[in-house]
Amino acid sequence: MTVDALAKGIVAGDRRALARGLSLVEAGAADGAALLDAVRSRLGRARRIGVTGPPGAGKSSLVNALVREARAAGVEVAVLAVDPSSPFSGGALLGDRVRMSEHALDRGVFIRSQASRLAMGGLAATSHDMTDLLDAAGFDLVVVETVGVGQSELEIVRQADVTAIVLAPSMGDMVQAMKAGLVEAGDVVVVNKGDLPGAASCRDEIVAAFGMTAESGGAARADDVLLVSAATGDGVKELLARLRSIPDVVVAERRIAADARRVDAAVVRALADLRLKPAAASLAATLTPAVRRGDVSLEEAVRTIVAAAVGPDREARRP
Ligand SMILES: Nc1nc2c(ncn2[C@@H]2O[C@H](COP(=O)(O)OP(=O)(O)OP(=O)(O)O)[C@@H](O)[C@H]2O)c(=O)[nH]1
Ligand SMILES: [Mg+2]
Repeated sequence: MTVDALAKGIVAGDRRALARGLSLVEAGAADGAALLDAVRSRLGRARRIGVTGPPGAGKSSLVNALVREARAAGVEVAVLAVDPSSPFSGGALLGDRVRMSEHALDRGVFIRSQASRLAMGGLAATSHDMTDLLDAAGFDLVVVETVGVGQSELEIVRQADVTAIVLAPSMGDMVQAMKAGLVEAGDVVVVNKGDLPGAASCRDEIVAAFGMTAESGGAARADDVLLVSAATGDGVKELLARLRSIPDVVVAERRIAADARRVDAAVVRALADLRLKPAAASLAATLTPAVRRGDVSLEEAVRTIVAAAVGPDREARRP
């Protein structure tokens, strides 16, 4: 199938075409880039919801509950579960599939995992591209679930239009989320497992902790900390309504900022690749000992290597 035919299929709602397209994009294939270009004019319709938090906080359970709630309201949802390839993730994918299987026969739901080990050009870049394709396929909501453990995951969350940080009622979760800067990245902080004892007081502790981080913009956000139970469904409807209520103008601003970061990250990756060019790499190998001996200054060596990296290929210019 040609890229054009695949793009047409995806836009027309063909789920098999979508699955194939996602695989191309995930693999970082040239066809994947061409596919994204072919659907670019369709982008921007879906609301993108980021769901992140520490391992085991109940993100997948909550996404499942959100999907159920959205479907009850007639809203079509796609889910991208980013597998962090961290020590925590063993078996998580299978668990997610089992949990999500209640939606298996519903055409208004599409669930896909991104295996981060396959991500060629950076985890965040790949998930952004896959989210674009899900947007082009016409879903109203695209939910991206990721474990909030590293910079890459944080960037994935920052790409979303709106973000929920999911914590379970434990001090450990709270400390981890604060250390990772997650709390600041979220529109709402969800204290999940509200059916467990101690959940309500955990919510109060987080509200108090927000007060302590006033200088990082976290003050006066008590209303943004929601007590929810994915298990019983309590608070899920309110959470979905909250996530969908972010005004279009705010979303538009965030998209402009996200696009700028996306282009910047792509430029950084391209520059990093350039230093692997044979000319630059061999100069680096010879100049490094020269710098150590004091024959060449570090600055001079860097200038020379950069010039070779960004300069024209000598091979290509040979007649
Ligand atoms: N009591 C209770 N348990 C919950 C709730 N939500 C999730 N759990 C349980 O918490 C455990 C982890 O849930 P997951 O949904 O897999 O959590 P996760 O954050 O997606 O986990 P990872 O993707 O592995 O980081 C499971 O045993 C769930 O059954 C809840 O609202 N109440
Ligand atoms: Mg999960």
